[in-house]
Amino acid sequence: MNQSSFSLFISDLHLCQSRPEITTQFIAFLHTTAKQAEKLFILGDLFEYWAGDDDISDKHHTDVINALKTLSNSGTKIYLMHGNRDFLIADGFAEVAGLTLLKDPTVVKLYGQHVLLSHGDALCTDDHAYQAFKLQVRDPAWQLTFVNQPLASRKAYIASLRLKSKQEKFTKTMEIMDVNADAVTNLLRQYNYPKLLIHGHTHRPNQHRLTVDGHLAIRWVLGDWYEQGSCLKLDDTGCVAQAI
Ligand code: LP5
Ligand code: MN
Repeated sequence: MNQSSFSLFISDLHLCQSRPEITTQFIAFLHTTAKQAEKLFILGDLFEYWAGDDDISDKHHTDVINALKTLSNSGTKIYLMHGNRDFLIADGFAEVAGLTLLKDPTVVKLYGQHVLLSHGDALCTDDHAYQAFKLQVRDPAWQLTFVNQPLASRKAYIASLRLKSKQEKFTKTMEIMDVNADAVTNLLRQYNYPKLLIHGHTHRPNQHRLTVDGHLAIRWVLGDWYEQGSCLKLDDTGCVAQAI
C-alpha cells in the first residue's frame, strides 16, 4: 500500500518506437516516482498513435503495458483519458494495463477539492478544421468500420493523416491552436466552478489564474515529453509542476 497522499498528472508522452529513450524514461518514472503516488492520471496522447487494441502485442506496446500493470499491482490507481492520437484505446488495453478509462471531461475530488480533467483538444474551438475532423473520427459507427480494416491498412492511413495534420498546422496560427477563453469559462461554469482545471494537448506548460462569475480557478497546462518528462503533483497543499 502507498502511504503517501499525492496524485500525479501527465499527458502528451507520444510514446513511439522511434524515440525509445522516452519510453525508457516513462517506464523508469512508473517504477519510481509514480510508485509513490496514490493515483496516476494520464490525460491523453500516451502514444504517438493507437491503431486499435489488436496492436497490443507489439513489443514496444507490451513493454509499456507491463510497466503499467506492475504499477497498478503495486497499489497505485491508474486512470487514462483519451487524447486526439490514442482515442482508439479500448477496454482490452485497459484490462491488460490495469487501468481505468476516464471520459473527457471528468471531475474528480482529490484532497478536498474538485479537479476538472480534460485532454484539452475540446477547448481549442477556434480550430474549426480540427473540430470537424474530430466529430467525424469520434463517431462510433465510423470507428467500427475503421477498426475492422486490417492493422497494416489502418497504420498506413494514420501515417497519411499525420502528414496531413503536419501540413495543416503550418497554415494555423498559435492562437487558433490554443484553447479558446470562452470555452474554458463555459466548461468551468458547466462543472460548477472547480478550483482546478488540468489539461494537456497544447504542449504549452503553464498555470493560468482566472475568475469565472466571481470564482477563482487555476488552469494548469501539462507539458509534453518530447525533450524530457514532465508532470504535475497534487496533494493537500496544492499543485506543483515537476520536470522528470
Ligand atoms: O496531432 P497533432 O499535434 O499533429 O495535431 C492535432 C490535430 N491533428 C490531429 C490528427 C492526428 O495527428 C492524426 C493522427 C490520429 C491518429 C488516430 C488514430 C486512428 C484514427 C484514424 C482516424 C482516421 O488530431 C490538428 C490540430 C492540432 O492538434 C492542434 O490542436 O490543429 O488538427 C488537424 O491537423 C486536423 C486538420 O486540420 C484536418 C484534418 C483533415 C483530414 C482529412 C482526411 C484526409 C485524409 C488523408 C488521407 C489520404
Ligand atoms: Mn493531443
